[in-house]
Amino acid sequence: MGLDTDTIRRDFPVLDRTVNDTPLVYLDNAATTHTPTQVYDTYDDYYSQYNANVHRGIHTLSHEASQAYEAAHDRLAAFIGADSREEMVFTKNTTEAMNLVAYGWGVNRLDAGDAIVTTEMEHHASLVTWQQIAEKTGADLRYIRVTADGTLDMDHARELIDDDVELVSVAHVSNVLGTINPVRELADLTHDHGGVILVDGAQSVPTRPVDVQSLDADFLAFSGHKMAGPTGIGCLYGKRGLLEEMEPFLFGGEMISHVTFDDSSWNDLPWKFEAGTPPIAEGIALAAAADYLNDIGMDAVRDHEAALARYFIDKLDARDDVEYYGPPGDVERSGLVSFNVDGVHGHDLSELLDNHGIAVRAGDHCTQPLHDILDIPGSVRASFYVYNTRDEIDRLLTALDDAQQQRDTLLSNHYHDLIADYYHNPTNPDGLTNATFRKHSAETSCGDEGEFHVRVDDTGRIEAMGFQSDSCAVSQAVASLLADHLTGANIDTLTDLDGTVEGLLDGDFPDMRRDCVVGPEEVLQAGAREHLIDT
Ligand code: 7TS
Repeated sequence: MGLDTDTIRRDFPVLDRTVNDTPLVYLDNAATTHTPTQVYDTYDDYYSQYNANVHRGIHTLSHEASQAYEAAHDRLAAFIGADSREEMVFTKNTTEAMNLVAYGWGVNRLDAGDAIVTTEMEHHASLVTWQQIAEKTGADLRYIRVTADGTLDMDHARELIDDDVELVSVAHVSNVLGTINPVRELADLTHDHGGVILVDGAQSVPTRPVDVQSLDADFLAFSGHKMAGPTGIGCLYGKRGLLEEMEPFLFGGEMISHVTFDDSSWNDLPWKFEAGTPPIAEGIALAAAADYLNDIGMDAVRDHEAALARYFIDKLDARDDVEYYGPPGDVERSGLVSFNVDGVHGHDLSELLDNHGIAVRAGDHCTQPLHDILDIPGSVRASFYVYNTRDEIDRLLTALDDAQQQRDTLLSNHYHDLIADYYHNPTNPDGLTNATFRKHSAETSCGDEGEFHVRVDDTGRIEAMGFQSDSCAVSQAVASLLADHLTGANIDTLTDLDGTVEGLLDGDFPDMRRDCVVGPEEVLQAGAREHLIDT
């Protein structure tokens, strides 16, 4: 039986709001989920009834807060099948939990000659962290390949995971491809070679039953804000023996047992890893979120998500203007789908969808190397949760109809006519063949990327400017506008461009969104400096 979304939706008042005069369709759950009243009532209750620091006071409020905070560890431990609260450390988020393993375990344990294995589909929280640790320790960093159908190449995994490998770090569920990785198989391989495995559960713990015993995970990291809980709280599960051996990463109050001027000893687990005043209200509220999800049932959450993803993919399969990424429809995947619509930059598409009240995410989703492999600057991602319905997916699909034409209308309605004009009639959009200098520029988090070309004559006058860009419509229009504006100017003036673009835009285009426009001023300044140095 499916989820009773009508009842569930009543727990999330935010879903009743409108955006751009249309009912909100929230499909950005892989970034952050919404929070039910049961969770923020718990938060509210903490602040209105027993807000106090934990483990410090002999007064009633502190006692109550400490008990609730400790019990929250028990409930989160139970949620993922850990043996006891000693194995459940509260952190700020998944990223901090992974860094705790990296610095508490990795830095102290790894050396040149050791290897770390991760995958090409990791979130930067994992990928960048292990790059840093490899650099610091001299360990070799190896990436398991992603196959064309968006799954891990397990033959490659078997090649890479050898006796040098001390740590394997793998996302349980990819935040872009929706792939569910074979964690147990990887754990067995890792253990056969004497290593430990860290599972990034940011996208799995909120969306499917996760049991650390059956996965045989040594560490598991996840975030509260993706599982109907508050921001500012995440968790690191670790097998007790490993956490006992592991060094603290943050030092200070709470985490100590005894301190002298010469030396200090550490508190018991898990407090040894929770230095300073912890996220008390957030931890207690996160336990309420775990209870909320348990009441629904994690099997039901998984099935609901999978059914929505399947419904969406079936509809996408019937269109020829959309490309989606990740495993094909007949392979089990989680409830998120990343895609691109032909000829419409993801940025423009998400703006267009926002105009229809639909929240999705566009960009590289903190997986730049994976987008390089997919050979796309970015993607648009729809991610579903317990409160989403097929009707909402239908609204998304309707909004995707004629996206290109809608984008043009939106551009004209939303921005000053001149921006639309410049976008439709750009200046030298194919670049210049005989440029004096070229400068690449990227705003990778949005998937904007381009190159400016500038041709300068002997006197330093800009003869022509052009650009080549895969960026969104606004970025391209700005590049074009600037090319027109600066042609004929002296190159010297480019080193003093501060505020020119803002000036051009602020004066005439009050609605202009500038946050993700490829930075032409910086590009030109850098280019001009290089040119002046060159000549
Ligand atoms: N790992 C994965 C697989 C993730 O999807 C994310 C967040 C993180 C780690 C980091 O989580 P945090 O809570 O520490 O930030 N992913 C996304 C996303 O896909 N869009 O916004 C955040």
